Amino acid sequence: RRQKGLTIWLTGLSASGKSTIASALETTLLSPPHSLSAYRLDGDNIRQGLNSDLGFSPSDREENIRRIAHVAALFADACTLAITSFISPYRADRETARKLHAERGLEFVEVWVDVSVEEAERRDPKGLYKKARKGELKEFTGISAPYEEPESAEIRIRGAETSVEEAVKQIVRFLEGKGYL
Ligand code: GGZ
Repeated sequence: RRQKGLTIWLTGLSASGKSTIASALETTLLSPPHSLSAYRLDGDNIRQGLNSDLGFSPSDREENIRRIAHVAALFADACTLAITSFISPYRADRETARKLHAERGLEFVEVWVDVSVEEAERRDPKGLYKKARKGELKEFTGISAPYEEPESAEIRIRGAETSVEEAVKQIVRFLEGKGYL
């Protein structure tokens, strides 16, 4: 049995595939042969609830990520693998999340789901990029708000060329290599 959990922190643009990968990863880790306790944090269970007071200004995103990092660390402390999927566009905020884990002796694995703005915009499953281009959606990441590319991510997934299954394998291989699973 695990003595401590860890946090798998996915970062990337809207429509990069973070949530899909997080969901498939959670299923894999919950199932044999791993059979681990894992829990996914995403917009549906965080931005709709705990963080429903926050929008998308830089300071609101910072606070969003700060709270999520604390919640993830609590899960990790309770021997559950926390899998987070938020854009988390600012390097400093991701570093804050990393530091918070380190201070508690918890592992933190940053996974960059790397797709270009062009690719994300081509996908645009919710029409948000289109709205952002028209100026109907302000401060939209990749269009009118920044995404600071990771410099210290443990894992980089090339989203445009990688299937969900391959992405999960890439993460699992890394975790196994580190002896985390
Ligand atoms: C970026 C926005 C915005 C703006 C609404 N910018 O594809 P989605 O819809 O489902 O995921 C996006 C989600 C981003 O929330 P996060 O909590 O991950 O962002 S952050 O980490 O930056 O705090 C998108 C939707 O919310 N959305 N407005 N302006 N994404």
